[in-house]
Amino acid sequence: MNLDRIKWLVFFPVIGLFWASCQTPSVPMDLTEANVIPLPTSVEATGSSFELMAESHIVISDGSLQSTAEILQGILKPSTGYSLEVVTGIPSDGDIYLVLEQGDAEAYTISINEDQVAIKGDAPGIFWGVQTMRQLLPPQIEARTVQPGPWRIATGTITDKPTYTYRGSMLDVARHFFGVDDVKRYIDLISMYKLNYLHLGLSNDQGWRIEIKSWPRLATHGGSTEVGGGEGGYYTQEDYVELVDYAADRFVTMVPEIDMPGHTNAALASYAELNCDGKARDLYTGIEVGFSTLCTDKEVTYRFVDDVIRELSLITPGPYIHIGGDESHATPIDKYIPFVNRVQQIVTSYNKKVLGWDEIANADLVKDAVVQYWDRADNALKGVEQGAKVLMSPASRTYLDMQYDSTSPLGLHWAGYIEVDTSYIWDPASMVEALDQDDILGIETPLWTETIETMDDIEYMVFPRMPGIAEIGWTPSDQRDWEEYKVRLGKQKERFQIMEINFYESATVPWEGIEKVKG
Ligand code: TNX
Repeated sequence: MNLDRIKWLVFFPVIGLFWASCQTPSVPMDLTEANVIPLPTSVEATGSSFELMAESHIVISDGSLQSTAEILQGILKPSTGYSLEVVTGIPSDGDIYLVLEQGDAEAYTISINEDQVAIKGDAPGIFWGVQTMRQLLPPQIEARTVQPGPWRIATGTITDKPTYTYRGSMLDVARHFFGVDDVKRYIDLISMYKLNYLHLGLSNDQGWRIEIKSWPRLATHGGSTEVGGGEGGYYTQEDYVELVDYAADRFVTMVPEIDMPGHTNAALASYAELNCDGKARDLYTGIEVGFSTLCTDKEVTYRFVDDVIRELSLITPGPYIHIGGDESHATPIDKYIPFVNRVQQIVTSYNKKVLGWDEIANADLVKDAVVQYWDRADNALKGVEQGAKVLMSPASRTYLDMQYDSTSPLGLHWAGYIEVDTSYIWDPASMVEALDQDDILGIETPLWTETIETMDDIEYMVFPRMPGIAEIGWTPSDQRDWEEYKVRLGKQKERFQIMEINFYESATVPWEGIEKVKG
């Protein structure tokens, strides 16, 4: 054997080994065993795996996907320790490819083969696809320190799109105030489960939480306390815009609520002229409802409402202004109806759509008004008769401030105890007879905060009920089943723990994870 031949015989296997070590090792994996909430519409497995590597990039087909790509990078980088550079162009092996494509609103497809993960859809669809991809990776991906990996995803195809176009949560920042960072975390948590609206309750008897430049005492005086007498607080308009932008990057639309004509004590305390007797009220730190009302007979009231809605519209790119309208027990009905009619005109004059609690259906609804059903089905139906759509927030199922059971340390129970199974086992389209899916805009899960004081409290009430409500809004009802869902939910425990989410470890769920770390 000559020397050349020997060289080749040695050289080839060495190159071969080197080459093989650079390739993604494809380990058999089954995508249909993926544990995703909300359940995707369709999952097909091809039995192999993709592995994220130190050399992987996040490749975008279009510059408009930059912020989604950076959010994805922000999730993957700390735990993998990889740089996962964001680049525009054509992907190579090992890359994640985000591809802008026209199609159904918010729909996406994830195609995973051994060489590449491609997420295709419209811009929101790609963002939701990214949220699905997070859940296809091991829970350790959510850690904020470098973890060992490997970072494998099963191969196959997921195609997915939402059932309802409006999937939201309401956070009451009036009863207790929550600062910008808390609201950003709330946006992170809801958008992880593909909720796309955040309704903020910005005013109530106990506090006014948004700066209104033409009526400055609303925030400085009306926002100075909260339930229990604590310090309170408010968002400057700059803070609010920061939240709107942060939400928009996550395809979450903010809906600001100014509750009226009732639930207005904070405003009535800030400006004497808003009261019929011309006397300013004291600030209120209790939790009763139904005692306050704007003076519906005074012109100044409508100048006030106009100023507030004008300023709010300027910092609200979303379509809706929520005018409250609930529990106005101190406003006679013959005053309530003309008031709501006039306020609706103000909202539409600023090119916004009206959203209000179900009581507003007693008034003459303007075109495109949406009635938020929380209490009375007859109100929801009155809305539909007037051509309105209904946003479903039945208190007995969706109220995140209800106690789980009689031993829950936080929450109220006027609408009943809402265990995790109770909040999941229902369907918006069959909840109210005579209300069909076509009448329903979507679903919203509110968190009132009379008893909720900290971010830990928020998380305890929201987890694990919110992911189930998100699934009700996203996944077709015939694909949902509590017995199957509870297993999927139980498998999220480790993710909650790694993300330091303070969740309620409900006995209705077969939890799988590390031993409980915090209560
Ligand atoms: C009813 S729901 C309210 C809120 C309370 C909540 C407490 C609704 C439109 N009004 O003012 O915070 O109950 O669960």
